[in-house]
Amino acid sequence: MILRVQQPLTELAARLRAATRITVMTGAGVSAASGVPTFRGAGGLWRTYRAEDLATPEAFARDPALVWEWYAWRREKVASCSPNAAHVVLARWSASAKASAGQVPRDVRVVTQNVDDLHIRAGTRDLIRLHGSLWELKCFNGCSAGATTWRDERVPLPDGLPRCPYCGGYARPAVVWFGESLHGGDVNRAVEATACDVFLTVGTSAVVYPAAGFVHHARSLGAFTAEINLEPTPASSLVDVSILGAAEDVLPQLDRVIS
Ligand code: BV8
Repeated sequence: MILRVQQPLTELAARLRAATRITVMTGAGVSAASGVPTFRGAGGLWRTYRAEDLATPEAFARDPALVWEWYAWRREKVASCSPNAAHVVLARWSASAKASAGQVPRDVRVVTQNVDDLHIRAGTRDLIRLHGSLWELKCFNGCSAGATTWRDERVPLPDGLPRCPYCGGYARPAVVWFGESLHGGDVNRAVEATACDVFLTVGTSAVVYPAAGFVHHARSLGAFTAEINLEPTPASSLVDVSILGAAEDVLPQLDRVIS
């Protein structure tokens, strides 16, 4: 049900105000206002390639220089971006577990598909990161020491392809590529977070699994489900309310009402 009037916002605000457990799952749309290109929207992420063709182990094995060119370009892009109002609101919600005067204590967990780290830079507590980070690397060869990710925030990256400091093989971005399984601990934490009063999915095209499946699971557990997006998605017909709007506008509006 997509209502273009104020009613869905009012209903969602009322649900959030009464909730003790809230889970918010975010996608690239939450970072769009910061200047981070989304994957599939207009002006998409990469000129002539689809993300699905570059973000795979096969693509890296075939042409590590091309894949690193894409990630180096994204790192440079993201390095010049700052968290926007949507990140700031979610960071505040994630830290506000304690009850405000006259309010029920509210536990808010943020689950993100994004790899830009803007939620972390905004101060989000206990972020559940499903797809890793642009700012972390690991060994592509799979050497045991290099399986543990390390942080590398150098922009630009030095010449030559990044190397694993342990085995000298190629280093790769420590993100989850298509065809790769997500880290079990992250999935478990995200599944736990679907047991909530309100599940809010924000700025995601709802096409990448298993992330896109969490709103379905939350609904099956009885959560009130809502979506905030600029356009309808495959989740729009599933959720209780689908709000057509920009995350950086709607989240601060909700925050003003429920704080
Ligand atoms: C896995 C890290 C087990 C890399 C990413 C067939 C059917 C179903 C599933 C599959 C299938 N074939 C294969 C699969 C599984 C596959 C998958 O889901 N494929 C899809 C494409 C069909 N999934 C996987 O492979 C996952 N692993 O399943 O393991 C397995 C093992 C072997 C074989 C099979 C299965 C791993 C998926 C993780 C991939 N890695 N990122 C990197 O970033 O480089 S996914 C990538 O897409 C990003 O993380 C991104 O976050 C994510 C989802 O995209 P969105 O965030 O939604 O971004 P998008 O641009 O699409 O949409 C933005 C939205 O925001 C739009 O709707 C727009 O309208 C909106 N918006 C824009 N501005 C705003 C806004 N909204 C509000 N306000 C705004 N201002």
